Amino acid sequence: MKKVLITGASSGFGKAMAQKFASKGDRLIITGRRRDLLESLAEELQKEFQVSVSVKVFDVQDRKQVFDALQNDADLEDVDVLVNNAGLALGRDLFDDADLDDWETMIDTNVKGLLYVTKAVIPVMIKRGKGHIINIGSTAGKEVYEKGNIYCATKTSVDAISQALRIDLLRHKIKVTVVHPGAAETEFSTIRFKGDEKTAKSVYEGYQPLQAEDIADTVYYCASLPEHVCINSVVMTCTAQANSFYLNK
Ligand code: NDP
Ligand code: 8X3
Repeated sequence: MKKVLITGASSGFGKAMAQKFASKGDRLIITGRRRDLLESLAEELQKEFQVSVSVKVFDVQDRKQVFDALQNDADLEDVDVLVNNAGLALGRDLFDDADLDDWETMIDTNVKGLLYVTKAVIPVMIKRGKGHIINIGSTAGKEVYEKGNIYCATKTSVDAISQALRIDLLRHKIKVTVVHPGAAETEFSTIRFKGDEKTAKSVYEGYQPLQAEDIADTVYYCASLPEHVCINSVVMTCTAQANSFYLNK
């Protein structure tokens, strides 16, 4: 059974991934900032599936917190899979109207946070001569859409970073996969629209969006292939969506 470290496991995709991996008997390290949600999820999974689940609370934006939590920890020594999932969008504004603080939070979380966590975990994978890094990108990283500006830029970066990692870690036999989901109903839009539930809900009206479990199933599939097989990149949308621009609602 594998050991899987998932960032952003307190809700949405990360939580669904934790449930999926645990249901298959995998051991977990789940992370995020909301300790209460992570601890109750850990308790629920341990009870239901009799798997070991440890909780690490840190903000991926904070370099020191990330390295303090993930370095020199025996729990990390046998990590097989790292899922870099923690991330967010903040605001949906034209470039000239957008808030600089929103931009910085997205860059610090989606790009720098992913880099800190990856850099902290890579040494254990190199030491073991194996491992799998799965990054969560977005269709927003495939086509830039109006008012998506810096969110799209961060997810384009996730795509580029994933390609770079795959090349540079080739000699260490570490797999790198990037999964790019389209619209999926989670807390994502509530956070993007800063608690405006009506606007958040309207994003998913008139069609059947992806559910967190759909992304969890795909990530699990990518992580469970034989040692010699690596899915490099997956773009997945609900049937009603073709890409960032075309949604049949
Ligand atoms: P949710 O808002 O439901 O989950 C986001 C998770 O990220 C939470 O567990 C949150 O935990 C964690 N997180 C956010 N900021 C930080 C931080 N600074 N430090 C640590 N953890 C953090 O959204 P989704 O599940 O939808 O999103 C997961 C990923 O998927 C994101 O990277 C998102 O950009 C991407 N994505 C989402 C899509 C969608 O339509 N929903 C489509 C394509 C990609 P906590 O608050 O406890 O810290
Ligand atoms: C989230 C999907 O379309 O809101 O990454 O950018 S979208």
